[in-house]
Amino acid sequence: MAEHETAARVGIVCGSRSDFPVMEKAVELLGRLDVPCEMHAISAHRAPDLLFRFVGGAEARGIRVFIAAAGGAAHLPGVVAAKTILPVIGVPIPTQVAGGLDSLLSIVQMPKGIPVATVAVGGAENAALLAAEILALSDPALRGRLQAYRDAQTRSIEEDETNADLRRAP
Ligand code: AIR
Repeated sequence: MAEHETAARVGIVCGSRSDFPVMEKAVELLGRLDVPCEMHAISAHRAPDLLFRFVGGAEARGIRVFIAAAGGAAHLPGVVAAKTILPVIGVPIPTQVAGGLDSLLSIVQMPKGIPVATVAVGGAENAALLAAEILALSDPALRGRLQAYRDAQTRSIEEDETNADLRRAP
């Protein structure tokens, strides 16, 4: 699914379309930061050859970071990482097993040699922010947009009505 007309820089891959409701939050946040991305549903277990084709061709098409999301026996981020030298961010999808503890452990417990940067269970937004921060290392304009996002977030807390007293000078 192409999300932008310009070449995608972040490749999001989910183990199933059933993961899309969680991962659409990453697509939305990357859009707000003006980072082109694309999202696919490719199970590492059900369609490994297609996954290898996707990962193998991604860098030539402009992808610089992967976000891989899966639930249960969530091998997808590790398998993606095994096939690329680009950074891979793993998102554990919530499940019925202790809220997604199975997904979390499957993704975070990577044996040494092949890293996956794992965010919280259901942490689609942080995955998007981390991907943007990686791209911002070589993109000053994106760095500025990320700083503006942070500043707005801080301001919205400072301006919350419950904090009115704290805003007054001592
Ligand atoms: N999954 C699919 N293939 C391998 C794995 N780990 C995961 C998906 C989804 C869950 O299994 O990432 O979170 C259920 O998928 P489905 O397609 O049965 O809804």
